[in-house]
Amino acid sequence: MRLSRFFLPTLKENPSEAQIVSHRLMLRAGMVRQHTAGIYNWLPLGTRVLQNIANIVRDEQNCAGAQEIIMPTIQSGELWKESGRYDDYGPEMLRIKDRHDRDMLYGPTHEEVVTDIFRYNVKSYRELPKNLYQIHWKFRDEVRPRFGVMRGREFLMKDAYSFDIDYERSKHAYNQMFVAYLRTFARMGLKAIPMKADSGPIGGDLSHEFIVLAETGESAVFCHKTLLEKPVPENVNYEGDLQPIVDDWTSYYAATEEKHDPVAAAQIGGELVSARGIEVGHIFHFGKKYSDPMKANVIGPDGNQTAVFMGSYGIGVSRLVGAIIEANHDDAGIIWPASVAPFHVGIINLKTGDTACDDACAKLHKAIKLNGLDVLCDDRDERAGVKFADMDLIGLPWQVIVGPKGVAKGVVELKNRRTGAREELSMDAVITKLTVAA
Ligand code: 5CA
Repeated sequence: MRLSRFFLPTLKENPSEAQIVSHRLMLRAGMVRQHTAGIYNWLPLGTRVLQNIANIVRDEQNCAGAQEIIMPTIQSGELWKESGRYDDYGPEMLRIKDRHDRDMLYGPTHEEVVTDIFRYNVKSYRELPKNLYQIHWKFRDEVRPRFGVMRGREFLMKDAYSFDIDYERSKHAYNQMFVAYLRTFARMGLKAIPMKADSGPIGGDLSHEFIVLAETGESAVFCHKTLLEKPVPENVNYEGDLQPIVDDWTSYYAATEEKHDPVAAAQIGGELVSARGIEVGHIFHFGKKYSDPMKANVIGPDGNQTAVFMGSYGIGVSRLVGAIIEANHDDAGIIWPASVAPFHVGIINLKTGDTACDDACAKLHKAIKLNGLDVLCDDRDERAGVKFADMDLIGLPWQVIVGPKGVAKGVVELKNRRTGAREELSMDAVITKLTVAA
């Protein structure tokens, strides 16, 4: 992609409405623009990152055996009257009347809809287990939408819902999601700590939040430092027993401020880390809370109708964009982990219009792209300083700087955005190095 054609409205100044660094950088890097309070437009750079994150989430959900569906954003209020949540959910739910004066709503979550799909389409325990998920927009009329996409009113969520015949099997479904979450966040270069949580309006007896540590996080957290260094499970057999993995991760002290136990914490002493964190995922096991009132029954092995055991599993996909920036930036801008970067490589043409520089850039662009990497080439007619600043701001992992002096000698400069390390290399060496690094 050539930057002269790409829609990238960067800002030099810090927008006054942004209180935290990720919000500032997302606006400055031209990733998003606010439409109205808590509702955002995603511009091309932001959309690319959002989709990369969604694809990692999707891949790990599929690996864990969940199947993707798409449910409507606008739901019928009738279902929520059946589950009893229509009145309980309160002013966070955006209620709408259609032209026939029927109660509709913009879904803040989808337990009712998915339970409705299930009850009309699954009849026997033999069809279980099932885990259905979607990656879709939600609306919650938050009292104080703030921090950009971190606490929006409209936001992108991955929500999965599991259905099982008994408690033991539904616990297994819960464990599958628990392990998939550890892997999902690690693939984005994040350290996410699972913490026992309250289930709130979703309900249920068992619940964990996944918290990414970042100075600007909304929640105060305390956790055993082992959790920060623990490698996530590899080559997981999702059919096998996952309880040992879950037990291992939950055996270390980890709590949010509300749950913090100073006595237990004192015993851990120097091993305890106190930090701030961002909730990027939340999983719930709630058994028959929805299947009972909504009559989501199947025929059990004994021939009797029985309500299924359910859990639901959320990931804040759009919030993750902000969380990743909170955890990966410096004074100059964003530093994307390669797995979610909008482009892998940025080429800076220091002298657009100079035939030798233009040719070198075109050759590099083509060769790097052929090796399967996404490239953004700054071919704008701008000062070098502007190009350097914008490239640092948008945070692509690698920069290739092409100037007339270097090109005359047959070399270009390769810069690693994270470390700042620079080296002069031949064009061929740059292409090889980038391909190996990716
Ligand atoms: N039905 C369950 C699981 S599917 C549920 O709705 N869980 S939740 O309320 O905890 O939301 C799941 C995740 O969505 C949260 O962990 C958080 O990362 C994200 N999220 C929640 N509210 C917002 C918001 N206002 N803005 C951005 N992300 C949000």
